[in-house]
Amino acid sequence: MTGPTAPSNSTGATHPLALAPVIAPPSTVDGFVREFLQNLNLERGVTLSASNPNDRYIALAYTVRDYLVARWLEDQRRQRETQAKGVCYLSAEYLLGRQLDNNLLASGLTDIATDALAACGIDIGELRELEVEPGLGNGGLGRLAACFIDSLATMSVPNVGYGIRYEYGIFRQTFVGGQQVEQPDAWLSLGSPWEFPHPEAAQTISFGGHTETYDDGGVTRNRWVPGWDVEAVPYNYMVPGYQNGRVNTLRLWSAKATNSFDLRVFNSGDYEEAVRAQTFAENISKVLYPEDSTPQGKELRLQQQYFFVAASIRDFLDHQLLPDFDLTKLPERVIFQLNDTHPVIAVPEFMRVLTDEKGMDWDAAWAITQQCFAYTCHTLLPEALEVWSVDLLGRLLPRHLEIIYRINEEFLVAVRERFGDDEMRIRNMSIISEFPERSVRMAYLATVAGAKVNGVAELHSQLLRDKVLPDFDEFYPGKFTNVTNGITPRRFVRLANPQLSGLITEALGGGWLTDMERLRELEAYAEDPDFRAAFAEVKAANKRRLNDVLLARDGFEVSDGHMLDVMVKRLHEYKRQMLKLLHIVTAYEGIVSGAVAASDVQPRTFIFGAKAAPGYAMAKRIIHLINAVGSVVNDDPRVEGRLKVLFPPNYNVTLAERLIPAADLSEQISLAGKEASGTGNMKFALNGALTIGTDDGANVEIRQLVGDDNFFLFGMSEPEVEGLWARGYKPSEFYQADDHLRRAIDLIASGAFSDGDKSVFEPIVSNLLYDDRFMVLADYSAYIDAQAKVDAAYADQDAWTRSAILNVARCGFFSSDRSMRDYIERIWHTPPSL
Ligand code: 26V
Repeated sequence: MTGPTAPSNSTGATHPLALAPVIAPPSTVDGFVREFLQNLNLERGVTLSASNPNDRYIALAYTVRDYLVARWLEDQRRQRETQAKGVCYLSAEYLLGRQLDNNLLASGLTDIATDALAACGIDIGELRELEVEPGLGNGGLGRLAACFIDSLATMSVPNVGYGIRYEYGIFRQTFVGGQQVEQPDAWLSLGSPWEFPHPEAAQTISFGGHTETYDDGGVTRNRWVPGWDVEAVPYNYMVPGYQNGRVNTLRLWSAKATNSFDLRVFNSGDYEEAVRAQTFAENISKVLYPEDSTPQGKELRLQQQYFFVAASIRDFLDHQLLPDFDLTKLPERVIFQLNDTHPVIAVPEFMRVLTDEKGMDWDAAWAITQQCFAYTCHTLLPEALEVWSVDLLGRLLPRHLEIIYRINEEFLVAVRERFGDDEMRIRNMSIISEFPERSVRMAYLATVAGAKVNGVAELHSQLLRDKVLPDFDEFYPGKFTNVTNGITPRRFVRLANPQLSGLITEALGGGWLTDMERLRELEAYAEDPDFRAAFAEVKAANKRRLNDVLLARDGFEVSDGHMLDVMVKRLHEYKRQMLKLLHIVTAYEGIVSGAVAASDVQPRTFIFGAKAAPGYAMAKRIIHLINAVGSVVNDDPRVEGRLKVLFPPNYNVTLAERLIPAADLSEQISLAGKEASGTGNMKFALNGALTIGTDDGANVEIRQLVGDDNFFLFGMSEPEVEGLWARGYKPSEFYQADDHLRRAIDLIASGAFSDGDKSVFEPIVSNLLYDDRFMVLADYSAYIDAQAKVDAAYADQDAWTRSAILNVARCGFFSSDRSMRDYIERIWHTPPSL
């Protein structure tokens, strides 16, 4: 797969210098200093003495970038030459995190850059802190995309990541009176040194209008006559592999008003209308949608989805393929991976391009399409499965709706052939649903079109086949598969936890960062008291570092000698932050009621990090309650500082990199069957935290690998959940039967955390007691018992450390390099291209 520019040498140049990248990488401290100062002068127009920290950060970024560009250009040339099969990863979200450190690490320049800046009197650490992370994703799904493209580059697999360059990423969260207040994330305001805009390579993307048939030399054909269009401007980002000289591309599209549109309106003399039209067009990539309580009815979101996949497909077909490429060979050249349903409108777009634009006949185009797409499902929650109303689709993308209808028609004919006129089954499998309004089920469309469909952890993939798409599994034997998620060890071990990485390298030597199964060799070290002491010291140092960060950031202090109990993830009822909170309230109530002496309580600091979707009222109320409990517990002298609740606002990738390495206990407590995988769970285990968790998502596989002795399992299994739900879940029975639970709930209901005002948290209490799909109360007593075991285990620090080491040693499986290998072998068939 190739990059953004015209084929090298397309100018017909003959000078040897013109045939290859000419940038000489600064591989010495002096060279780095020179280039850094030059960038300050040439790119910022300042001298070192006149520069401000942002100038210096940008000049540093350019210096690193310049170094990588040479590799990038070379890779693009090589990939164009080999035309090897590559992956087009289509994702509406990429939660990249900060770029500077990752790019320094990938290029092997960290030490040179540090020394070079020191020689200029600059502390590189200070510049690092200036980078605003591009938060172009909501949570796990977006972060997964970022981990995957890192692994593909590291494994030398040709890949372009395609997505949207949102002008505003995930909102910035602040707390006012303990309640979440959202602020726009203006991540571009100080400049974005990592991107390469290419306005000259913009694509025109059309919307609306109508369809018509026409006579094409005796053949009746369909075509789309669109109503309006926007420009999609590509912005390229380098995705460097880890110290392998490879650099892939992330291409994000930004919306711009088309000139023709502007001109038309300007000529009519209507300036205001011209500005309005421009705003309308540019709104398409204005803001990332926060995953909301209801995904339906968001016209702009559908516009975003079509906008980026249409631009990406055209980019691939027009710019990545050699001229005269035989389109029937596409399956040997590319696979489009659909990251959830967000990019699924790519399927009818691809069909439209092949048939209407390239003149291919329908059956041939469909056969190609079915080999060129694969679909990953990331959820089981019915409300998160995307559907688009036929009404909206017909207005915005009329030709695509026709194509979807035809795909469905032919699919249902095949279903009838196979299963007979089983109308119930036909209705259940139809891509078009009739209720509550006629709409397109995007997951079904993706399943019908995809060569493969995968879930993201063993349990999730099993439930996907058995519960969500059983008819499809029967109809398409072999189509469904599992690829368990993974995380990049470069960012989440090496960068986030340099001390642990140093310790591992001391023990194992180099090479483990790209071969994480080698961590198994640490098992033997778990038995070595010196290694355990060193490991414990790393954890302690990471806690001190976190303390510094939280103090500077939020004025929080992490007390010495506390167990660090961390729950960081989006705020969702199914993830059950409320269960964690009930544990805290129970511990607090025990102390204030006198049932437990504070001095007998194992000191713990509970840390939460979570954003709630702005429109998700219950989630926001839970955030309010966590903060309210925190301020009461933290200020109550009877607690003697033994329990502490901290909720740093604006949890993001950068904060995760500080929190996770410091954690002792990882909270993964979703209701079994609801969390597709989780990836935070993997990050914690690989950083030596023990997990308290349900048998859900990838927790199942973590526990199998680390062993029951090194994992605190609790709660109902998925079949037990289903059983209880079928019998009729009556939360009040649990409430009545458990003294501790009753007292905790009553304390919240009494207004103890809301200055006596019982109404503030009443909706939470009544939800838990009467209306909770996620059965918090049913798992409460098992959770409290498991937490008692955690306390007991933590009392033996040496044994705890041994378990923590075994967690690290046995979780190499969760490297995203392994996930990529699984995708490559089972789905993509895209070997590394050397
Ligand atoms: C979206 C919505 C929107 C409607 C309201 C409820 C709801 C709940 C969840 C979602 C997210 C759906 C897609 C998603 O982000 N899935 C996450 O993907 C991760 C990467 O595979 C995985 O680790 C998480 O378990 C999964 O929740």
